[in-house]
This record gives sequence, C-alpha cells and structure tokens, in this order.
Amino acid sequence: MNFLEETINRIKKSNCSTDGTFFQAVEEVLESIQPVLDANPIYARHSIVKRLTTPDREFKFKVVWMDDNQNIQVNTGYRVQFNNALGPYKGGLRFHPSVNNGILKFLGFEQIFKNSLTGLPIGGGKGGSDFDPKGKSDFEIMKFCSAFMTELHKYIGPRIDVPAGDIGVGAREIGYLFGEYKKITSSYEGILTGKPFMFGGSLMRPEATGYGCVYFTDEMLKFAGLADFKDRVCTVSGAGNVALHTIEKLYALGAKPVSCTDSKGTIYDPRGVDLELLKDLKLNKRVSLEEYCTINSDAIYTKVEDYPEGGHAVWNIPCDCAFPSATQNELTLIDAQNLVKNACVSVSEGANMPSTPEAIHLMQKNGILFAPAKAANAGGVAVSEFEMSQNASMSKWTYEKVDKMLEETMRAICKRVHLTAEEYGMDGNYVHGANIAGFKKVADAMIAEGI
Ligand code: NDP
Ligand code: 2IT
Repeated sequence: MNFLEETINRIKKSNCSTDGTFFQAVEEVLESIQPVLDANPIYARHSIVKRLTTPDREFKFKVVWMDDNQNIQVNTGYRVQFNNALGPYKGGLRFHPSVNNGILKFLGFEQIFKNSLTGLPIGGGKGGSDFDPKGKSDFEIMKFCSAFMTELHKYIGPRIDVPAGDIGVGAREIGYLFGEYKKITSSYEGILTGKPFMFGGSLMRPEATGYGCVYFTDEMLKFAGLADFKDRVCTVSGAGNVALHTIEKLYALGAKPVSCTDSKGTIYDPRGVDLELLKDLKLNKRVSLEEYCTINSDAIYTKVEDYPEGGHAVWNIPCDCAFPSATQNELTLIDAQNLVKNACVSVSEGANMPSTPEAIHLMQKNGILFAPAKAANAGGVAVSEFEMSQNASMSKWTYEKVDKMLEETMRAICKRVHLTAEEYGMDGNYVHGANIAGFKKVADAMIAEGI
C-alpha cells in the first residue's frame, strides 16, 4: 500500500462514514503534494500530513430557539477549528439542512490552504448548523442566531477564531450574531467578518468572492495567452452572494453571463441575465428562480427534476467560461462531458469543491483551463482579513482601496499558483499548483512552531 492509500485508510477509520466530502478534499490535496513529500522527507519526519488532516478542535452543540408559533425548535451547531499555524482560525458559517460534521471538516480543511494562498495571516476553520433559513421570518432568524451565539461565543475571539458568512449566512445573520455576542460579552470587537458597513463591515466584502473569482479568471486567461472577457458567453450556477457578484463583475468586463441556478432549477437567458431582476428576487423577495420567467418570458427555466439524472442543465448551455458558484459536487462527469463538447475554455470554482474529481480530470485532460476553489474563490476570505485589519485599527477603508487590494491579491494568487505548477513540471495544472503552494507555507510554519 502506498502512502496516499495508507493515509486515506487511516483517515477513513478515524472519522465517520458520512464524511465523504472530507475524504474527497483530503485525497485531492494528497495526490497533488506527493512530489513535495517525496522531495522533502522533513515533512514525513514531522508527521505533517497526519497533523494537518486532524482538526485542532471540533465543537458540536445544541441550539434551542422558539419559532413564531411558540414551538420550541432544536438544531445542532458546529465549529471546526482546523489549523492556526498561520493565524487565527478563519472561515465561514453555513446554515443549511445538509450541514453535518463531515461537510464542515471538508470546508475547514480546504480553508487552511485557501487562506495560506492569500498570503495573509489567517488559519483555517468552518462552522454552521443544520438550521434551514428558508421560509423563516426575520424574527425567527434573529432568535436562531441569538441562540447559536449563546454557545459559539465561548470559542471565538478576534485573535482566536473569526467566523464569517457562507451558504445561508449573509449580512442579516452576521448582524444578529454580532449583536448577541456584544450583549453577552459587553465587548465591541471584530469577532465576525461580513458585518454591515455601519458597524465595522468592510466595503466590498459582499462583492469580494464573486469579483475575486472573475479577477482570477482574467489573469488565468492572460497566462494562457487567451483573449479577455469581452463578449465571452459565461454560465454561472447559484443565485446567492457569490453568483450575483460574479455576474455583476462579468458584465463590468464586457462578458455576457447567461445563466443562474438555485436548488429548484436553472434559468437560461440568452440575451444575458437581468441582474436587477435577479437581485430583487433573491435579495429582497427571497423567492424561487421560477419567478424570473413570469417577468422575463424570453428566459428558459428548467426544473431540476426535468433534467436527466446525474447532470445539471446549466452545464449543457454552450459557453466560453463557466463559474460553478452554488455548492459542492454540482458539476459531475456528465456535466464535464457537456462542457468539453461545447468547447468551453475555462471553468472557475466560485463555490467550494463544486466539481467532482472525475469531472476535473476530464476537463483538464481536454485542455479546459481549470481554476480550483481554494485559489479562485479566495477573494471573500481575503477581504474578510482586510475587515479584521480595519477593525483592529478602528479604521474604515474606501471602496476603491479595498477593490484594488482584492484585485492585486487575486492576480498574485493566480501568478503564484501558475508558477508553482510550472516549478513542479505540471504547467497549467492549477489544482496541483494551488495545493502545493498552499501546503508548503502551512507545513513550514508548523515545523517552525514545533509540536
Ligand atoms: P448563498 O446562500 O448566498 O447562495 C447559495 C446559492 O446556491 C443559492 O442560490 C442556493 O439555492 C444554491 N444552493 C445551495 N445549496 C444548494 C444545493 N444543495 N443544491 C443546489 N443549489 C444549492 O451562498 P454563497 O453564494 O455565499 O455560497 C455559494 C458557494 O460559494 C458555497 O459553496 C460557499 O461555500 C462558497 N463560498 C462562499 C463565499 C462567500 O463569501 N459567501 C466565499 C467562498 C466560497 P437555494 O436558495 O434554492 O438554496
Ligand atoms: O469559503 C469561504 O472562504 C467563505 N465562506 C468565506 C470565509 C471568510 O472568513 O470570509
């Protein structure tokens, strides 16, 4: 048995059988870093892989709250503090019924390397709850957030662990969480990022992940000697924070984004997505995408259940550049086959691990430029770190300053990933480049900090 198989078997034994996404994330990183481990026995001597694949700490707690009908509800809350070799634990909170320990371990593990790639002093963590915000009143959201923070506040702090948003957690939830922390501790500190601007949030944090993903892709196209975004047809999945701002920046650079999706279906609008309508439906009204077609009858809506099993309608729309920006494993082998068939040029992961390993392999084999999540969507956490800096110094930076820093950060990450892949003889393989560059920095810090 080789080292990779041995490590995966060990991890499978010491974790739950439901931790599939965590094993998937670990396997991908281990495959990439094999040449680094072979060339540098110091990493084995310091048991870096074993230490890096074991979270420092995992919290699981009960969240009890009362709904609008005065029924008492019980959910489970989690925080995984994975690795703080480079800085305080940093990573989002996800509120979604699918959340379990395995999903948060996968997200926390990925976050270590992503945060390392930003070059900023932040470690990796993730948290959340199986609470479903859909259909809840503002008051119920507030009550759940308060109850969640009653427990979470014990584990976080500006130099300890700084959560932010993720699926189901935006500025509204962060506001309620912040308010409760302040009430419990009487302390006004930067313990969360993604806060509304009026109480310490950074300008550009809402836009950062989507804009950052587009900046990264622009740089990747340049490295490949390809034309920029002007007139390129782009497909985007998701209709949340990341997707909306990806679409916004694509328009700003002259591209034509033609799709968006939610958990119920796909919108294909060949003339280009109506962003104002989309924002109104998703940010204000919080309704299903199906409503888009009642207002804009030229768009085509495909329900999830009306598309053949195993694939997703959005990846069968002809495009130059694709941006999976909804959730994990939403781009499968069948989807990759369709993207190849339709001569897609690039795929950039706005979501975390949206492509399956088989899909990535096929896309790369067929020459599609592939930007992995931990590099392409690092703009969100980078601007979160800028928010931490602003909070620590009690200052507020301008929109232009943050946007410039975001763009520079994303272009620098792209360059570093590109050069690392080149250094290891894997030109253009951004998966290996990102994993190796992210790993080396954390591993070297762990060695320098001792056991
Ligand atoms: P939002 O909650 O704002 O939006 C999520 C979108 O994805 C919604 O349109 C939602 O549809 C859809 N979606 C969620 N789960 C599923 C599912 N199981 N199947 C199909 N569609 C689904 O989340 P974000 O935009 O913030 O996050 C999207 C992705 O980006 C996630 O992978 C997240 O981890 C990642 N990410 C987010 C960052 C951020 O700054 N927010 C930073 C880096 C990565 P519906 O409303 O119907 O559920
Ligand atoms: O996956 C991610 O990088 C996020 N959800 C953002 C994390 C953060 O701390 O801003």
